[in-house]
Amino acid sequence: MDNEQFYLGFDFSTQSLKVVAVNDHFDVIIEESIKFDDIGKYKTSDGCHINPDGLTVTSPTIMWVDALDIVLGRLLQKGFNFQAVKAISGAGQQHGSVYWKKGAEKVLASLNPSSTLETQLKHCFTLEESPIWMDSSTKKQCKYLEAAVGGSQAMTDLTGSRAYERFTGNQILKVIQNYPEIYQQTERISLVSSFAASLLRGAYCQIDESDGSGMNLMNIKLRDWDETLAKACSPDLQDKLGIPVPTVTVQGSISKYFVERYSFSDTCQIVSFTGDNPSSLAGMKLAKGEVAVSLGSSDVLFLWLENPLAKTEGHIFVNPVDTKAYMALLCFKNGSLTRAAIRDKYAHSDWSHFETLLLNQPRGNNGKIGFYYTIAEIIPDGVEGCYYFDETDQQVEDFADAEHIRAVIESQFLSRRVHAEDMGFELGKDCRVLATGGASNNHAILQVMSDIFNAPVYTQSVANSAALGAAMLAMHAVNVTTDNLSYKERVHDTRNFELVAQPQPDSKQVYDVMAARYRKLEKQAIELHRKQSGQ
Ligand code: XUL
Repeated sequence: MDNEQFYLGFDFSTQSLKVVAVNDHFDVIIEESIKFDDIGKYKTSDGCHINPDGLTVTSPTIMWVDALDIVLGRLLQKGFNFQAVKAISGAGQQHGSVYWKKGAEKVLASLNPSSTLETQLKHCFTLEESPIWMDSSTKKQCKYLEAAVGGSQAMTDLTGSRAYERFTGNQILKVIQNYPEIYQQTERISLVSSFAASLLRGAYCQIDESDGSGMNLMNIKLRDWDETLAKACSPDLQDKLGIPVPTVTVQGSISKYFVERYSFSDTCQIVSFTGDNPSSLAGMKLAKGEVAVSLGSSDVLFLWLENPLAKTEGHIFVNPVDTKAYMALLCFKNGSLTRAAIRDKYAHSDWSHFETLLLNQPRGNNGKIGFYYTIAEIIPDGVEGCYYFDETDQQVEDFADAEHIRAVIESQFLSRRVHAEDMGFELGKDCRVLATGGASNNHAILQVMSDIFNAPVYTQSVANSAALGAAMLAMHAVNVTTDNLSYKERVHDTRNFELVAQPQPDSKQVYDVMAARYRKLEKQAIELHRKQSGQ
């Protein structure tokens, strides 16, 4: 078809680079990917290098550059119609940083299409190894930056998160303190997302506000760098960061290199790239009032928030599809692995026996509440161990097998609910839960989730939600100025949510009381852990 139009979405994740092309209806036309380890010469393991100290984790910046030519080369070989690409966006692993050497933008702007990106850009970075989100070597810098703004809660209120070691501001400060000459020779600092966009643009692209929220440097209400934090790193840091822009922003046309080497149209637009989590929110087509619960080895909640209440145990980012709203990311370490451990112990390692026990036990578990932190939890921070309470809130030694089974599921979803509410998420008539990930095909578990949130639960199959979300954001950004549709309006008809559970009529009665007790008992569990571990 001559008038076909495509939108490309990239996902520069930790382990691989993926790309998907969609048409105007968001149908996937083609997909391609490369695992970084397969490139070989960078000697990475799962896309990164873990320093012997176990704390410093990096990826070679040039590897990401190389991967871009490799995936585009593969699309070329498959005969993909690059001419038909109207716009491109992308997702990047969050928090990682790229350090461009003085003069690098000139090189970016004048690339020769008969040579590779890797050959031409390999001397363009002051730091050859980019710190990534798995790095936890910046404890000292976290303390310093929190002190600069008045402590942990003040940092959270300002930037949406307390100081986290992987967050980019702390990483940049480490470079400034440990390698001042490298910082001095750096003309621009990008996130992985804005770096990848810059390659395609042939000029530095601005950091978008959603991914910028993962830096401990941005005031998430003003959506701009916080003067005090930026200056606490270095007086000239803001000059090297550029200006944060809304995620739905066209950054400019594609660079000549890609027009000449791959036959992209010179009118193809580069839209801001963003973080993989914000991009996934767009890919899942999450809207106001909704929460996505990804049930994996850890459970991750994506909340749509209008009035966020920043808490030191979660992250609040500017919402990628609506700059007046926010999103929160809550990661619970005890997810599927914990459910499986309890199944092994009390349900003969058998999911169907687990389901029978769960269904046979009354909702509300006759008032029994258990806490199952088989590994150190993130929310609440650091708590570990198992703690059981009876219907009068007295600690007890043990439960019956079936009580354990219902208790582990109820307490996990009570925890997801109360922590979501603590961040400003409102349960109510518009509330919907979208379940994704491994356990989202276990109906008995989804029913408990529906009852506890007192909301309908849906599933949908979206593979590669980050890359897909990026392609959809690209499409949105180049059309919104003419048709004025909101993102929700644009994607609404393509939402293939499948209703899988509805709350029982008395759910609110049963679980509102239990949620209040859970809040109180969680504090006791934390206290018990503190005493046991001698903290
Ligand atoms: C989010 C985070 C990870 C990375 C993974 O805060 O650190 O989810 O974005 O790519």
